[in-house]
Amino acid sequence: MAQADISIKPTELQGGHGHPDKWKWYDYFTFNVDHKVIGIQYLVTSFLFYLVGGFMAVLMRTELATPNSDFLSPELYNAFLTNHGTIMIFLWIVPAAIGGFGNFLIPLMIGARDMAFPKLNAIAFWLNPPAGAVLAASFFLGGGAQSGWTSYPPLSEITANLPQTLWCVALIMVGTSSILGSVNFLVTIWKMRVPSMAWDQMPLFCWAMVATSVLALFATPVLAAAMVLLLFDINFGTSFFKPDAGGNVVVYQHLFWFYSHPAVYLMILPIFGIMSEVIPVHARKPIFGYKAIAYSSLTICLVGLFVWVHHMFTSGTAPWMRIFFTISTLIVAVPTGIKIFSWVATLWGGKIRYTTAMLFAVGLLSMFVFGGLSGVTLGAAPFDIHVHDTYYVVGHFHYVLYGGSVFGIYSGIYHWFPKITGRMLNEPLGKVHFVLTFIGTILTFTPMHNLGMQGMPRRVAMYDPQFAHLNQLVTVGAYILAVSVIPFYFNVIWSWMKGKEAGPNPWNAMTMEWTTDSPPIIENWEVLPVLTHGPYAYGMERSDEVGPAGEPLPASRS
Ligand code: HEM
Ligand SMILES: [Cu+2]
Repeated sequence: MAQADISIKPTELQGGHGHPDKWKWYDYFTFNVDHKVIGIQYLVTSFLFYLVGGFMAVLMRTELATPNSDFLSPELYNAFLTNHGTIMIFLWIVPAAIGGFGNFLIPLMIGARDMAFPKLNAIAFWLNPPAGAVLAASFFLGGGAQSGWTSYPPLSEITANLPQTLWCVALIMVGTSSILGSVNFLVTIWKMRVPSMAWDQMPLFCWAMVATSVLALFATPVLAAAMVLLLFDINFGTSFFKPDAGGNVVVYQHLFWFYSHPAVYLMILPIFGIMSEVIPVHARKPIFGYKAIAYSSLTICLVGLFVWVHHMFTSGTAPWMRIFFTISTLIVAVPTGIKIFSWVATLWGGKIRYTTAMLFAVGLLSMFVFGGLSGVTLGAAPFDIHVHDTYYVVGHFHYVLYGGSVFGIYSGIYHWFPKITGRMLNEPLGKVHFVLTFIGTILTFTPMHNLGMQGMPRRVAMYDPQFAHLNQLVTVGAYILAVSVIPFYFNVIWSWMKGKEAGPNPWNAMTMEWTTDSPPIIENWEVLPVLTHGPYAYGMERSDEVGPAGEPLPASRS
């Protein structure tokens, strides 16, 4: 296959600024088309939004420390609830995991100089900060959207209209961003690998991004459609979701969950990709089951599109449909289990280095097994009907989102920070961060399951006093999580300026991004690299002759 022509120099696209081989700090605040700059822009903004969303969580938990509504007004509680969920999903995990890691790593991992469509890439990023500004504006123009991150009608059509409209606009913007980004990832991975790299010699992170992008392309337009229809109902007198005028509220739920169920895989597949890179490097072993991991990403992507109704078991879903969607939901556990099995088998007998990146990866495994199991319980319609809209659900999805996505993003940051910045993060501080996060996550989200089983409803600012003790425990956990980010943000800022120089390959890793300078020069390489060994050929004699999972490398494909 011919190498796609990417000979346009970023310097030319910048209007002849004439940068030699390094960007200046102010370049990061401009419409820059270098994939590495865009990756860093995504990461830094998403980490800022993470603080905002986290701050809202802390305010909510402070309110919930006591049964009465004595800290926030109920309206304000609803607004924080809605925007916490929205920000955490759409402005934190998705942009960090997909936009940040995807943009920074993909071209480097496949030996390309940039993404296929650099300008489109920059546009995709620059839709995000305005979306955040629109959400912020919704707070000042009418107190913020209040109907939850799902914004089901009729509630969303009878609460304050202006903030709800702004909320829809913000989601359309981030949705558009994610569609543009996905097209770019797919074309880049398809067309721009170094000529010597066959599909099955690609790092698993790239496979994960293929699955993620396909999923985003199928699902996101449906979300955008739901947002447009909702916006029309609220502002222009249509009645798509107004039962008294011939509309149907359940249609909204179908549209919303047709996107938002797959969205959980959008968030977790890139993280799985990060796991598949971090674990072999720090366990010094070839990944176990390369193909099984690659194909299970695609299977998750496919099956994930057929399970959305498990969010609607209580919305009058016909019994036969409940059976179908229970079964399809439980089937997703199989490819996920295959991945977990492969990572554990990779760890087995490895020379494990307990770096912070590795600690977060192993922490993720334990959290994800727990969150995955509670997910399986919820996938079964009878149990789901019992605990629907209780704190059991809140406990489950935070185990997956905090214990899965957040741990994975942290693990990736500790692993690739040296590549991104050229400096090492401080390891002892990283371990403090890990311990606080691990304890905080367990303390915050485990008791929620008990609360839910006992019947505490979600999305309330006030609750029955019998739930007070467990709620205090949860709030203490949330404060620990709030404190846990301090060593991390401090570490990042301090190490970025003063950390130990990293050199090109501090972990002795074998994927291609580690063959260039840290941070990589503009356009990534002086001379494009040639593939000499698979991405995970650790601990093998003559590792230059083995493929991804340790087998001999087939003759180059060109
Ligand atoms: C310090 C960590 C966190 C705490 C203490 C926390 C706390 C909360 C609380 C109290 C709720 C309201 C639950 C309800 O009444 O239904 C909530 C909802 C939610 N949280 Fe978190 N959260 C944290 C982190 C995260 C993260 C990292 C994510 C995602 C990446 C996330 C996503 C959500 C979502 C999607 C909702 C649902 C919002 C809705 O029902 O509209 N949270 N969280
Ligand atoms: Cu789901």
